[in-house]
Amino acid sequence: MSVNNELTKAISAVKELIVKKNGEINIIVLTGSGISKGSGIPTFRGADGLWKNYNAMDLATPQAFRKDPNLVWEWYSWRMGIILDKNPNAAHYAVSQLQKAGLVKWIITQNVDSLHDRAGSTNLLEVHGNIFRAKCIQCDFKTMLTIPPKAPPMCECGGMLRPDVVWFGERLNAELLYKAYDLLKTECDVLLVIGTSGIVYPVADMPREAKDNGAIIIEFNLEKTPISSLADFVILGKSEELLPEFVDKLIKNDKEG
Ligand code: BV8
Ligand code: ZN
Repeated sequence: MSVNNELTKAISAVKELIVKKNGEINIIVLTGSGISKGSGIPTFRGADGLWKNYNAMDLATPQAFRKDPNLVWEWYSWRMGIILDKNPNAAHYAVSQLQKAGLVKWIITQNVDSLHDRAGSTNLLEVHGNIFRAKCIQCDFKTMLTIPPKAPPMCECGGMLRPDVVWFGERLNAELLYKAYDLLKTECDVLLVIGTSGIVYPVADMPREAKDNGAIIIEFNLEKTPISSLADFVILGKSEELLPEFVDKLIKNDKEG
């Protein structure tokens, strides 16, 4: 299957749907760390994965934080530093362009790096939280951090702050999760799944939810994943290269009707 062929077929399928629905279609975007690879941010499980120097299951857990908050904060500060001098890439901007064209309303992201927000996207469901937000472990205080902390930041109540991200073994925010599933069930004609390995639950279940409700599933990834078997189109390659091409052709076609 040539990349261009899959890309062309996917665009025709979406274009047909746009005509069938008199221009009113809802595309939902679901992203993972692969969309930020083009910005120079390592992915979680790739060869240069963020986990390479640390075992994620050792650090991105409440147990690790209880055991050694300094080490966990050191890892998050290191990651915040990596992200701070990076920028959104062409894939983030392509998603934002789809939103501006009225074809995408909502974006569900597992990423905690704020790059969708910085690319101008709105209606962003950050289901795994945000690395630049910290919350108190004792009270409901939350704050945005602008610089990577050198030591665990403290709350005025005397409690320690922790990164406001979802760790392994922690529930995702119920409100965000409910909203995401509701969208996938009721407002999803097309689901673009971009740069995720489809390993981490419950997000890994989301493409199935959309599929069961009749959505066309289009996957953008370097390689096949567990999601590929239920995708209608699997577009293999770098999302920072292929997504702009997909969006340009779709929006151009959409204008031409
Ligand atoms: C929950 C935030 C239940 C923090 C993250 C066994 C042991 C322990 C737990 C489990 C277990 N089995 C199942 C579980 C549950 C667990 C889970 O699914 N584990 C997996 C590993 C099996 N899930 C959880 O624990 C979740 N909570 O289940 O709670 C519960 C129920 C009741 C009561 C209490 C609890 C919480 C999961 C959230 C964890 N937090 N992040 C932080 O960032 O530090 S997960 C982390 O992984 C990131 O959010 C990341 O986004 C996410 C998913 O990874 P991907 O984004 O997909 O990234 P990855 O590197 O894997 O893949 C990148 C992809 O991009 C690849 O496919 C690659 O090919 C592609 N790519 C690379 N470059 C490009 C590209 N594609 C396109 N273009 C490119 N240029
Ligand atoms: Zn507090």
